[in-house]
Order: sequence, then structure tokens, then C-alpha cells
Amino acid sequence: MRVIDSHTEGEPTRIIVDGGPDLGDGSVADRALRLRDDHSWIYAAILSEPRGHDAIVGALLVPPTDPSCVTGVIFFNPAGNLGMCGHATIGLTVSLAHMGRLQPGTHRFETPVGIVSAELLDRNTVRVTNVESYRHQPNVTVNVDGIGPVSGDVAWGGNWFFLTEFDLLDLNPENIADLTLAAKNIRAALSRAGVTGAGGEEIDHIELFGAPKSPTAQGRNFVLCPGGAYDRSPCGTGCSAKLACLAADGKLAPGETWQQESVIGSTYDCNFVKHPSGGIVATIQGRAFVTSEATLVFDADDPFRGGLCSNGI
Ligand code: PYC
Repeated sequence: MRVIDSHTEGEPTRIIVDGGPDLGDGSVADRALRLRDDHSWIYAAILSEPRGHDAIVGALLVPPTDPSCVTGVIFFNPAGNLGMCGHATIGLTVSLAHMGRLQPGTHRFETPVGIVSAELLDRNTVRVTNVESYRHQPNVTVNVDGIGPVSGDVAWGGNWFFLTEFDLLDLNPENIADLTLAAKNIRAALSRAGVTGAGGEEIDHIELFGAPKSPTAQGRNFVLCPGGAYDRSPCGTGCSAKLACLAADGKLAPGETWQQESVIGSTYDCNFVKHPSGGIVATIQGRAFVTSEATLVFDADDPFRGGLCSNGI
């Protein structure tokens, strides 16, 4: 299996360019379900140890159903499928350009949750226009183990997020273990309380906000992804969810720039336009760099050829 690796503002992406499973026909959403139901071995085999680690997001390219799209793409991490992925869309665009498959300009990608576009501004810089984002529920309070009551908003940015201001810990790399535990406890509290996204969908991303360190940024975040990894980048779908909440509160105007800083200090420049259905359409600009082009080998004699799960077995 041939892959190309990149990182976007610190967060890694591994794109399968050849040798991935054949998911047949149908919408990209249907084929994403087929990946989950019939080929879930791919999550650990490609992303987890010994070939990778928990933070990597994978991207499987599939033929698009919409001919205006360069490709269909299904994003996943070691815990399963993602709806959309902002950092991986930036990584995908830069990687396809690196391979000579894309030129500077605007390109469309078909994801399970809708069509997104990516403008390649230079060999590393991409501006992604996401699917519609919206706030689903404002000011939800849950009782969190080890913390007590925590209030925040539930919003859609291509994945489901719970977003909360967090002042119990500084959002810096030294606190990542404690931030991860706090975010996992918030996620468990939401699940216990039956708080979900629309249609009962699980809220699998938790986004904690604090004061920015850079004078040019408006906010800093820590994002827990499905499973146990945190996003090294400011999280494209998480920024989209954040902008939807800021727009709903009247705290950010269309076209105004919001610079979001990640827990490691990398940034995205974001803004939005209103969507006729009531939500917003966010654009996220960041940089990606190709880090390797590789062939993954699956040796029939290797007892761990299917990868290790995130708990090490
Ligand atoms: O950038 O949208 C994103 C993302 C989701 C999970 C990891 N990165």
C-alpha cells in the first residue's frame, strides 16, 4: 500500500494513494459506512503502532460521484471515520500538488458530509471552505468527574463538538496529559447525560478554549479527537464549530478574521460567510508540509501486521 504523509500545523495526515480497499459504488457517505463495517482493520493497520501512532488521520481516496470534484475522500483516525477533517484537507491538497496531481487554484473534494473546496495558494498554504456549520445547542451544563459542572455549546463543523471555556489549566503542551483527562471526562459526562448532536449523533470531539499566547491570535484551543489523541493543529472542523458559535452570539461578523491558536502554538486564519439555511460557511487557512512517501508492508508472518490498538494490544 502506497501512502504519502504530511503534517498541517503539527497534525499528521496519511493519504492512501494506492492499494486501499475497494469500497464499490454509491455515495461517498455510503462508501464510508462500508469502510467502517467491512474494512475497519484499516484503522489500526495503517494508523496505529507499529506503522503510525494515535494522532494520525488517514484519508482514503475514492472516485467522486460529483464530476466537479477532484476526488472523493473518506477521513478516519484510529477510532473510526470522521465526517470531515480540516487539517487533512489541507494536507491532502498539498500532497496532491506535491505529486503533480493539482495546480495552484481552487479544487473540490467530496466528503461523506458534503463537498468542500480547497484553494492552493502556494505549495504549502491552503484555504479550505468547509460544509455548513451551525450551533445545535447553546449553554449545555453537565456534571464532570473530577471537575464539577461544565457549561458549553454543542456545534457541528463537519464533526460534532462540545465547546467550552476552560480556565482550570493553562492550554500549553506541559498540561496535555491533564487536558486530555479533563476532555475525556467531559465527553463521558455528555454521554452519561444523553447530550448528543442532531439525530442522536455522538459528540466525539471536545474543544477547550483559553487565552491566546500570540498577540495576533484571538483564542487558543485544545481539541480531543475521537479516541484519545489531541489535535496538534487548531482543528479545522473545530474552528468551523467555534465560528458558528461566535456568529450565533453576534461576537464575530462575516468576513472578520479569527486567528485560532492550537495547544502547540500553531495557527489557522479563519472567517465565515452566512449560509442561507441559518448556519455559516467557514474558511480555514493553514500550511501543510509533506514528510514522507512510503510503501507499507504487511508481512504474512508478522503477528502484529494488523497494527496494535491504542491500548497497546
Ligand atoms: O482539522 O478538522 C480537523 C480535525 C479533526 C480531527 C483532527 N483534525
